[in-house]
Amino acid sequence: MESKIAELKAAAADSIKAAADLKELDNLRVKFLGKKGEVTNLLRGMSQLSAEERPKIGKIVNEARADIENLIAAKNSELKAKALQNKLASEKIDVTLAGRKFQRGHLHPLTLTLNRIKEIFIQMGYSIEEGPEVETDYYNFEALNLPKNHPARDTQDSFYITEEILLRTQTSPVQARTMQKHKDNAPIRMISPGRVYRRDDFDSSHSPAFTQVEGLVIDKGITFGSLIGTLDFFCKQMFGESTKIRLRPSFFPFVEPGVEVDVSCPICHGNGGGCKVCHDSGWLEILGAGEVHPKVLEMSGYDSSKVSGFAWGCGVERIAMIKYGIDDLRYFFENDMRFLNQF
Ligand code: 2U9
Repeated sequence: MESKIAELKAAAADSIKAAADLKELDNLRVKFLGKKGEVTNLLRGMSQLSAEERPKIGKIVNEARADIENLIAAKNSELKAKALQNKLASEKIDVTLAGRKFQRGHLHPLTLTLNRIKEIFIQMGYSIEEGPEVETDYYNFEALNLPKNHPARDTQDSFYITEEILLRTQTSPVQARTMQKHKDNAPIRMISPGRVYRRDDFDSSHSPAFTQVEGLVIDKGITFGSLIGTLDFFCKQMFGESTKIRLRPSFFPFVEPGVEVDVSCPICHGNGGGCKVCHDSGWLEILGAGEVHPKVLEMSGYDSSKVSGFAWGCGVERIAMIKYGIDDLRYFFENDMRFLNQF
């Protein structure tokens, strides 16, 4: 029995010494020390020994077991150290290599333009109000003095979802909702930026979805002069101090009187003469505006004998096209990096 143990110990020591990697070493641990391993087998055979021999042999087997465990532990550390060495040697990093270029994004030109518009009105004390893009016929049309069958509804061909629900064609319903929330003719100074939808072609100057900003001011003593002063300030801030504005009479059902507003061309500074942006005229139409129609004030709970207001509306894409000299609306929606990288 003793010689058998010695043989087993020697065999274990030889194979552990020869183990080439951690996996092989683990297989040896199972082979010698596992539940069905050779040392365990030896212990089982002890039942056939005499009572005097049993403690003596038991001690020798246990010592052999401890020896084998120590050999495995030592070999384990040796192999692990070796594996780390190999890894360090094969995964060398050259810290002198040039790094990869980090691509940094930036804001879309429409967002830049809208941010600037917001900034200009925030400094004048306006609030920014938003509302739903899926609207009721009431807020989109009725509350703005556009009853059913009004001819002006045709000029804004709409996407209807049901008879009473549509994609908003303008952001004006946000103003109507804001007015309704106010009580006792409380003053309002607000702008409403957002997406609007119309059944339009998609070409260099039309899109079925575009971005609008509208403004609304209601208070005691608001006059047409307040409107002109505000828009003149806005255009100077947006396109430069030397910018001039020009008003032409126009009609919108929600305002009376209504005007269309032109700015002197920021590219040729109003000189015309071969300018491709303003087509020689020196002027560019940028927004519509007017004094809020008394009916519109009354519909949303304001007393038109006590307060008055002005409102205006414009397309953000159009403002951006003028500001940056862009000649096609479609660039904003195509996400062509050659276009976007310029901003
Ligand atoms: C309320 C009262 C009045 C908003 C206005 C315009 C004139 C206008 C167009 C410009 C180009 C829309 O983007 S566009 O197609 N808008 O000309 N918008 S006055 O008037 C309002 C709005 C809400 C309660």
